[in-house]
Amino acid sequence: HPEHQYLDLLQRILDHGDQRVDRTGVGTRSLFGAMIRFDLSDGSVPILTTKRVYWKTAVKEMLWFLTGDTSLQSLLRENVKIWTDWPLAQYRRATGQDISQDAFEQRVLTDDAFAAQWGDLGPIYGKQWRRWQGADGRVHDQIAGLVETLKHNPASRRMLFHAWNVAELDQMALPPCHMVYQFHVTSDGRLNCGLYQRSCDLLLGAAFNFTGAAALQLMLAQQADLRPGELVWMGGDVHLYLNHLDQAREQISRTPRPFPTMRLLRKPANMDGYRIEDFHVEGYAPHDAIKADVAV
Ligand code: UFP
Repeated sequence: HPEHQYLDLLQRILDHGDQRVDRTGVGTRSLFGAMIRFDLSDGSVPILTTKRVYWKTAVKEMLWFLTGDTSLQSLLRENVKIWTDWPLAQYRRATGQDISQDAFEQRVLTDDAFAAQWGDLGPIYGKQWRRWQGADGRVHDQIAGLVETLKHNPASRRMLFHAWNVAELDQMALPPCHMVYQFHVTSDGRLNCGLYQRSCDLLLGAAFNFTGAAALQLMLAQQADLRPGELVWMGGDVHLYLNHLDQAREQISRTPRPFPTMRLLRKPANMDGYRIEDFHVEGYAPHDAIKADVAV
């Protein structure tokens, strides 16, 4: 089962990860350089089964990136709360107010001025993917450009998009983790996707990143009239937070179940047209969810 690649990586970090203090102060065990390959050609997608993954949340996040929007408000409107921690921490630091996450989210949702001041995540993924601005002022839509190349020059070795815009890193709530996506089209019409993730919270982040990437790959394949091929995930600093070690052991003890399939119910005119309702997942019967705190 392909999920063993993930479980083996968890085990390797538990056994051999280099333990040190990290930016968040929580501490990690970390190793450098890893690869996991998933084959999507049979319709299956890597939504991990050894714990429940809220795949709709991951797909909604990917759709939000694709809109080019970077505001927390639009994400909260979709009831996605995975980005709240960062602006919330900044708000607490800046104002000294000990507002609850719920109250903060309500305020962002209902008060546009507040949302504009405290709920913008800066020029993160969506901005760079759809509206990377060069020094000459020209704006680059990397996603639209990619789809064009997939359609008209699929043998190209230059089909990628990048979020690591050095000039704007200091304005981002979090510098990009899943940083660069590269694509490759085989002679028989399969779309392969390679994702380089510079930093990976293997317990909490990875499951989302696999799911988001797979959804992206399906959409791009559909737009370019290709079939999905392999998803090749490459990690740089792959780590387990020290408060996730028991959860990792629990997950490793579980036996993977078959991956579900994911299908698109509709073909929109372009990459901007997808909605969460377009994604149909079948055969997902995971083990129970595993609770863990995210390090901010
Ligand atoms: N992280 C992920 N995946 C993501 C994301 C964040 O694993 O999609 F946005 C984790 C990796 C790391 C932390 O633990 O968030 C980012 O911290 P740093 O910028 O110091 O690497």
